[in-house]
Amino acid sequence: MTDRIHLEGLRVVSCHGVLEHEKVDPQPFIADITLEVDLTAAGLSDDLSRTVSYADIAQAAEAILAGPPVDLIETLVDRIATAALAYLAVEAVEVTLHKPHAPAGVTFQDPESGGPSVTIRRERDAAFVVALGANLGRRERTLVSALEAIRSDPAMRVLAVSDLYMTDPVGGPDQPDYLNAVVVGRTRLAPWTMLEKLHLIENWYGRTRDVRWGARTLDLDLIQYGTPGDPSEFASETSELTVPHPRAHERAFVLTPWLDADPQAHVRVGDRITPVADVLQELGTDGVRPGPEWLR
Ligand code: A4P
Ligand code: MG
Repeated sequence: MTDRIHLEGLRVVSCHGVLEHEKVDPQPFIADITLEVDLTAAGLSDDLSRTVSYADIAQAAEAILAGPPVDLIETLVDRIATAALAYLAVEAVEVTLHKPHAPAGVTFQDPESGGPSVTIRRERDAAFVVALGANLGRRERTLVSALEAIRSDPAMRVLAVSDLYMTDPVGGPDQPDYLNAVVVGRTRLAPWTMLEKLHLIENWYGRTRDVRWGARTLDLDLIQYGTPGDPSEFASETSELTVPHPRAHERAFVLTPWLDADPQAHVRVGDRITPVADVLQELGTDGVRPGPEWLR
């Protein structure tokens, strides 16, 4: 991702430093912040909710810099990076903090922008669970290619892939059996950016949407984003993106491969976070059979 929002030269006068007198004699701190954000949707829609407001980030950074004294500028840049990553659209952030009047016992040439500075870069690293399904065309070939497309995206790191399962169709009209699998990994992408990427891969493999729950060449569903019970957990109930997937916990064709990919997996069902193994034991595995080996 190369889209960036820059905030340069945020200047705050405050009292940070290791030395006693720095805690009472204010001095300037100057922050430069670069946000890595996928700006495609914002550019197309002119909608602020598809990006991040630079004013929000600037004000959060200013509040940190103007806040209670700390010893290290390292602490301040870390806090600013954490505050920026609290906005889901921010995939990564780079923060540089200058302390031009730092008492280092030497003279820096430029009293306004010289002196020491620290720079850090932090990236989002959220867990994801994606379910793959296909019941039309060259199913195994399509699933291998879809998996390859996910693997080759630098913003998604695949940690485990389930075996393939052959499953009876659930819901919808009469249709052929499915091949299903699950991929778990980590991503820097916002959940809606991830879904857009999954849709793009579906389209490459001839996915059409004519009949709800109808047969399909490829279905890629975002089952879970973030870790249940953790600050990274994400929930959304819009028709565009419903996460956790509202029917995943009722479907052995999702839970069986999920458990295979991650035997420790947990799923949120309403207020409860439950091991996938327990949900599946209750549900049973009717209609789910071992599938073929993954094609090489
Ligand atoms: N959408 C919202 N949230 C999500 C999400 N978390 N992941 C939106 C993916 N898409 C999400 O999706 C319809 C709309 O849902 C999209 O525009 C997207 O923005 P879709 O892929 O066109 O439709 P779908 O997959 O048929 O819908 P749904 O409701 O997710 O279906 P299910 O529940 O996944 O059922 N039987 C077997 N054995 N194996 C299967 O894989 N799959 C289905 C589909 C039915 N029966 C099956 C299987
Ligand atoms: Mg789908």
